[in-house]
Amino acid sequence: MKKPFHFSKPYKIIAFALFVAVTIFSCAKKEEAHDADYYENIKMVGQKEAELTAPPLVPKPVGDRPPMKLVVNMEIKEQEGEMVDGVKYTYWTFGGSVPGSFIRTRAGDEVEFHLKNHPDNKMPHNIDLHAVTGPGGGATSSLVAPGHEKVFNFKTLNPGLYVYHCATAPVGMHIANGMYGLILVEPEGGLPPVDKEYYIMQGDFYTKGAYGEQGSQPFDMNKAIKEQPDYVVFNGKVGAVAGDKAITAKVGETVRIYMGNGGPNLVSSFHVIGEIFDKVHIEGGDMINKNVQTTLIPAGGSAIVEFKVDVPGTFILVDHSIFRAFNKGALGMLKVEGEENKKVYSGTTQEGIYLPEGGTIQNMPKENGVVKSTVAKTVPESIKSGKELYGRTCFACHQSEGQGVPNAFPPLAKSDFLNANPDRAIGAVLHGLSGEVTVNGKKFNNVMTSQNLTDDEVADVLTYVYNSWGNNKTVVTPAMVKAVRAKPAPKATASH
Ligand code: HEC
Ligand SMILES: [Cu+2]
Repeated sequence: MKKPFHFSKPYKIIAFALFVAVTIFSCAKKEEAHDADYYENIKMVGQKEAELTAPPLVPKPVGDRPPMKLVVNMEIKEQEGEMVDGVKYTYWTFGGSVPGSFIRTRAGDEVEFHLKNHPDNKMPHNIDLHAVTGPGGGATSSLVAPGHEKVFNFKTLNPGLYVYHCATAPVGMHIANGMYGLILVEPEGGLPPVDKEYYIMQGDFYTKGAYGEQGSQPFDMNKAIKEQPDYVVFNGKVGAVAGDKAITAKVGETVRIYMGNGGPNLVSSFHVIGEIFDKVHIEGGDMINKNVQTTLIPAGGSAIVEFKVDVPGTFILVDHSIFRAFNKGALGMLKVEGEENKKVYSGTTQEGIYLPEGGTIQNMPKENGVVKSTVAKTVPESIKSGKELYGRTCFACHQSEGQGVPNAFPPLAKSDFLNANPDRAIGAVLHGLSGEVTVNGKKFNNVMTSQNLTDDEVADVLTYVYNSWGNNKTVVTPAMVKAVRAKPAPKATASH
């Protein structure tokens, strides 16, 4: 009788061959497991010039190309730019943008780095790339005077998203002026494909004048040492990733943001309002965390965040140290277009007024009687400072073009309520406004808090409003404001 499980010789050979095949296959799948030694000794094929991009764009993915020699031509430019409307700042840049040009490599590439210091520049510079294994991250080999070029080579051994920055003394000052950027080292086979990829970097800036103070603003070393920035921004200036410069996506797409923090001082609590990161490559490394609300990005560090956008709308990117977002500029926008999805987000399903403290008006705390000195301004000057003030105070409720928010904040654009009576508008800004008002045929019954502004500021902001968006071009003077202030504040009209 035959034994049921006796293998004859041909079976043994087949079984052995199968075992070998499975072993080879499972090894081939373990791509992530490659270590620095593997990439150090990997064979390179060919050479090409690296594609460099200015933010928020990134170069094409590496895909499954073999490692190669990659020539990076990076030009340093010292150039004037605008921090926010009317505020000029001299930035020092890698490649003409803040952050500097994005460099995209794969592990095992040999990078031949050409650092060129434009002859019009005034300062020597160098570069420290966190992706480099070697003294100074390249800084010791790359110090370059204006009108000169330095070349050095390095091998990318560790996949990840790395910061690069200038490391010339005073290092803090070079970084504070915008000398930082990101270099991505993709693993073998590349990162998984996504629909949209963007490049954003946070940075803190220190100017002689306070936020919004007009004119050319020099760097302030004392504020930098005290770590008290006037500006905290994404991509080098206020609004660089907002309004018509917002990043975009369509419903259903997956978005990947290569997010860096140049510092020089602050760490970033990066958050996208109304989104949850499906995946975060923590600190730009291999470890992936899932379902994250806010990710911490150290100064001189990075993160790769990924999320699928499920519903349309404007999603606000912030440093969740929130005064930085709303008062210092750390605010960006992702605009998503496409079909609503009521299953994921319903929108408002009911609307009512809730006034727990009654209809009375709440005042912001007053600064103890500090009144700024008055210098007579021309109308254009008044409009200019009014615009800036509007962007800091009224904007949050009445919106950027004075369009308001239906059922909540009345429009200031073409507002019949506003245009009918300047004293009443002055009163609203001075004392606040509550109770039912009708603006352009629509009823509003909400509370505007007293804005606690000086006579000058009220005059400027209302002159700006009256001279924008189709309003009747009334000029409000500090004297008019003073006269309204002298009268007793009207009682809140709400009858509670
Ligand atoms: C916190 C939100 C908020 C802020 C900030 C705010 N407002 Fe208002 N504003 C309102 C609300 C709400 C009303 C309507 C009040 C009501 O229903 O009685 C209003 C009404 C007004 C009106 C009269 C109605 C109209 O549309 O013409 C004017 C004028 C006005 N605001 C100007 C300003 C100006 C100028 C600023 C900035 C200095 C400002 N507001 C800041 C919420 C705000
Ligand atoms: Cu420098």
